Amino acid sequence: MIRRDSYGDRVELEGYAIIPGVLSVAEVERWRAEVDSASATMTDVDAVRDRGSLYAIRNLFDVIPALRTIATLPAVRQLVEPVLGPKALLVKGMLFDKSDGANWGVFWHQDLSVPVRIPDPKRHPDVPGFGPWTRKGGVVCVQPPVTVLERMLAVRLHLDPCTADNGPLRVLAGSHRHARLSDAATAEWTRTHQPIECLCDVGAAIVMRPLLLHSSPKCTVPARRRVLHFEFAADDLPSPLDWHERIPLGGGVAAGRNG
Ligand SMILES: O=C(O)CCC(=O)C(=O)O
Repeated sequence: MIRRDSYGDRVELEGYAIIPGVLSVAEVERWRAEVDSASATMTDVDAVRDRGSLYAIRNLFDVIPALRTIATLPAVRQLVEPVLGPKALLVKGMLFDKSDGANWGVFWHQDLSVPVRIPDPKRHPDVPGFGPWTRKGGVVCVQPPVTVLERMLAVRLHLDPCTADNGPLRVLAGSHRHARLSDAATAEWTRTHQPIECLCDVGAAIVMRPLLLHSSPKCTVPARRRVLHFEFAADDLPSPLDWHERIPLGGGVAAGRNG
């Protein structure tokens, strides 16, 4: 019987949790400044734009290398370790930005694709269970087997308050325990389950299993909503694959396992 009273059990059962006060005021201010200055100056490779306005930054560690230190923050480790264990790796960073200019939304989906390194970026290796392959912002991405996704966790750090009006993340609790969902199964979940709006204050974290069905409405009252979205994995990938980023929890050497 899973107990509901501990953080790790709650994430296991519901697929998400909202934790206030993970970033201090000073940290929020620092990362807001870094994100805004990067957004103003970055090249188009990692920028995702909506009619000219930036709404996401991919490959965030290439754009803001200092963000690798997120893996060393005790408050972040405390969210990751109970779920993935002490050997977890930070493997992906993104910024999601909603604003007056970029008021976007996304339909119900699971996060199925992960960024990887492969020996020859022009030829995808044949690894059982991995595929299809894509390329996002110059980085090779692949859908891994569900067993990999089941041992991952997203930590979303909020640089602005997230209200019912500025396009909060919505989740269907428990949907992550049903592996990869077909379009029909997703439609059934959305018909039969009540979505939960993940509202939180600035500095809060929302942790989420990537297989949790989630969506995001447009702002009804446009207000800035910057979220640093990080993904952690419990394990290495099978050779010759490696994570595109592999930053150990607690910091340390960020070199790839294969190189
Ligand atoms: O930030 C959001 O509201 C949605 C993000 C999203 O769709 C995702 O993480 O896949």
